[in-house]
Amino acid sequence: MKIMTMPTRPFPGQKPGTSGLRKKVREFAQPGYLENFVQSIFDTLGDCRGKTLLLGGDGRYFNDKAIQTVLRMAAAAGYARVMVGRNGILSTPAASAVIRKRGLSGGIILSASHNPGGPDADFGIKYNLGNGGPASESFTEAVYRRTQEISEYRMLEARDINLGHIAETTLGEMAVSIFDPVADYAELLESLFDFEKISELFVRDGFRMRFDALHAVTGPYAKAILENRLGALEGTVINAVPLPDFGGGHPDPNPVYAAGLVAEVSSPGSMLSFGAASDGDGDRNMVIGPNFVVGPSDSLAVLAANHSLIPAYAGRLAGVARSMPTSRAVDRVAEELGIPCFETPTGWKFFGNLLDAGKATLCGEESSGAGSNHLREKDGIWAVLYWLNILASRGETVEQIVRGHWRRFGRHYYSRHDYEALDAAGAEMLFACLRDVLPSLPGKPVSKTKVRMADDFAYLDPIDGSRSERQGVRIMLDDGSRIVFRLSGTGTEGATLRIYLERYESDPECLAIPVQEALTPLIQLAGELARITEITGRTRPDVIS
Ligand code: G16
Repeated sequence: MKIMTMPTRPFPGQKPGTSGLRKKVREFAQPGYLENFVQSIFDTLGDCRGKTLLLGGDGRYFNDKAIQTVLRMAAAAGYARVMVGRNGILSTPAASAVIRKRGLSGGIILSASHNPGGPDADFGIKYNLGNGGPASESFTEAVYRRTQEISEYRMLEARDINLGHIAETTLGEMAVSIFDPVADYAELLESLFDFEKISELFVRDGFRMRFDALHAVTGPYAKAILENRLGALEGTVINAVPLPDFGGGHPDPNPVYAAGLVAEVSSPGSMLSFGAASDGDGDRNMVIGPNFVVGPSDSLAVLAANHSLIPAYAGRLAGVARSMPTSRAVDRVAEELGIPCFETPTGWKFFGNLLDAGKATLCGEESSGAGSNHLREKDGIWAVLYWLNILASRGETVEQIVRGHWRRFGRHYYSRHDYEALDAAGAEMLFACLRDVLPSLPGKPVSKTKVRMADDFAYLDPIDGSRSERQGVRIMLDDGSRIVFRLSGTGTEGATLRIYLERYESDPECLAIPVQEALTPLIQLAGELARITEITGRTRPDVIS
């Protein structure tokens, strides 16, 4: 088999966003597009000879073709071995677990996460380092620079490999190991939680739950762990078969896209006490009880406050970390525990250094992500098991646990308003105007309070000293309320403006106000400051979460 060197030209816009490169399938499927990006990763890595690479994805449309391309290119780059999840399937957290357990040099994960799949929808690719976590900003910047100057890529002339069976095979001189994508991950999770207690909950106490895999990657993982190992009833995991188009759905675990699950758990006479869902690549989570959805920021705070119930974390919480726009509910828990709480920019990659240095043990984000030092990605099934372990230990309902948490720590009313598919130039202008007014804001009266400070968040990594600028505009009020504005780094159409609104309330009489009502003055202020309607023409957000 011979290695072919193919001439190519740079494609514009191959700049990785919050989590890798995400584009429409038709963009990725252009001849040379995927190849340029993969070659740029290999060129940035330098000498790949003798190393082992991990490869897999969330099974979305184009996953199968892309895997064969990456395999041929890895062979040409000199990798000694590539480990591929059977059928090309590997959830993002499982990829992180396998890289770490087996000491691999890194991994390529093919996923566009919670974005829809299919020929007209989205595809994505990202590189994870030897610590199992997403590549740093400096690495992805270097990859981007390489994509702008690339003139050739290399590929082994070879047949497609059958990925359907666990087997050892070769591609030219490179070994290819097709392995069970579930085993290492399931074993790791079993080492963290009290599986016996959770199993008793299902088997002895007859506890019933639903896990909606949304036809994305977590189906096989959730079935193996919840039904086969923990003894939850067969049928607990629904939509369990990964499909290239996610069954036409949107694999985003929120009350809108998992509306069927919310309705089932909340229906009168339902036997279900708990519901959960994960996203396209298995790193996000949603947890719900009957008529009660747990917000991701609250969930992080509850996980931290209950860490002493979990074998892996009891007495071992070094610190917690959250992304800047995430509500500060977890900060209050950290304060009471007397441990540090780190505030990072949006993007799981920013937690990597803190986790590696042993500074943070639990991390989480408003975007439905939570995880710990067990790996270097957020982890959907991990969060569900953490909740199950809490439910099994406390014998209370989801709602009782969260309301009890609010009574103890106060409630951070929180909501995110998204304006999607905006004209990119208009969105840039909106931010330019917003940044212009920041210096004039301190002292401005708002409802019964006033603006305390306004800035553009910059992060100085406490471990490696790197600095990340322009990570979101923050408006902080005297009463502790906050508005944060940023542009999403994961969309594939125009620009998405995200507005994060937060208000703290400790009065026990005021803990049950409808969220949007509790945030009304902040919503009005956000619209006024950013001149949203004037600049974008939009009168209301597309998604409120
Ligand atoms: C990715 C990142 C997260 C981030 C989220 C949303 O998650 O890993 O850290 O919070 O995107 O980012 P943005 O607000 O820029 O759209 P995922 O689950 O999409 O890989």
